[in-house]
Amino acid sequence: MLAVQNIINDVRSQGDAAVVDYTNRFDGQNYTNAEAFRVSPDRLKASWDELSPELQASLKTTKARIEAYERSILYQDMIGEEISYVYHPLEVAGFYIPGGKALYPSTVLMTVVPALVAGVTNFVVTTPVFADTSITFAALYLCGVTDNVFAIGGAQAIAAMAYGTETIPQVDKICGPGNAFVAMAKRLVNGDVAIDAIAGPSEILLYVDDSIPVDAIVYDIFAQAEHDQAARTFLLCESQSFADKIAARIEALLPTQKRRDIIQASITNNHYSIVDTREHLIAILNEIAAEHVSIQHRDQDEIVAQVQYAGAVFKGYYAMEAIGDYVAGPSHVLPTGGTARFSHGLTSNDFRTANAVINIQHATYDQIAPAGELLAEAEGLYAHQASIAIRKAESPYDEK
Ligand code: HSO
Ligand code: ZN
Repeated sequence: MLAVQNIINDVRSQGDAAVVDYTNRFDGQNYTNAEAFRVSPDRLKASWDELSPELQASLKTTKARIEAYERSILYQDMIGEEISYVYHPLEVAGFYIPGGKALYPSTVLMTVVPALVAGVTNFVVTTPVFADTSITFAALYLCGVTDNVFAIGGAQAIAAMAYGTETIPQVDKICGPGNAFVAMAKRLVNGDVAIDAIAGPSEILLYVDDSIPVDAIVYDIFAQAEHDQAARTFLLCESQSFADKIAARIEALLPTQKRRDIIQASITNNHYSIVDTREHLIAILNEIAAEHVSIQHRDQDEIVAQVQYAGAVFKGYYAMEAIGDYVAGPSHVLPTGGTARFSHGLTSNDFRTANAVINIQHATYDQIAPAGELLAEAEGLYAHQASIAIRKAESPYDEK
């Protein structure tokens, strides 16, 4: 924590020089100055042009699905005669796109597209560049984000976006997942800028019955486990014999998996199989409040109706989590570690701020002023009381 705070302090006081220094030290780069970490619009375009047509088409399909979903959930400005409520896009949105263990062009789309739909026009993107990051760049290019993309990562990238440097613009909100240093840095700058949630290890809770093909469930478990050894998987079943069948297939299929080392570690330490009655399982489900809740069950309608807390609910055999990770539409940036009990997945609304517009008419004033006056007096705030009272009949002023 102290180390991260020191990085933040240094970036805040020394700007670009500290970003260059920490990036060279921690990420093994050889940047000589700030221009070295700016990713040029030409490089972003070249990354897009180099993609196969099939991959370009997949990214376009994904982007279109996300866009359609976000448009469908837009908050509406509420325009009343006296009280209205209006939304405004954030002025500058900042994004952290991970680039260490894996590349996540899908995360570019799942964070940037909601902001675009909200009407955000200024984007700042940071992503560490270790290997070939071109697919991340291609996804940014597809979104039309070609300015202010910086090849930096870690706590220094978060600090740079939070406070701005000579080269990196200061943002209003920082979104996107990252490693433990990134998470800590986001915690520490929170309040000076807004942040989305702090992402913990990813998790899935599957509630299944024996009508579902066993191997499909096993791959749903592996899909979660292959993210990280800390990724958690919960399997909820009403039948012990079915849970046993799944366990046996996990054993059988594990050695054939390309990412078996990560999967094995995750399954060994962070896989839980729970067999109980429906009533208990639903209580457990809501207690865990998992990031992903996948219900594949002949009674799925009934079970889904009882889910109270989940990052996202995936209902049915064809709505497996992996389809939601990419192409369903809702953002895959979801609350983890039980925080779905008090927060929700990223949407375009997280890139908006709002204010009420209060415009009380004279006749309404006459009705409600006495209550306000009395409360002001009760609070001993006499100027408040006078401010309300002075507008009574003696100084008539009628608005046009
Ligand atoms: N399951 C991850 C998102 C992701 N999966 C990206 C594949 N790519 C967290 O929801
Ligand atoms: Zn995933």
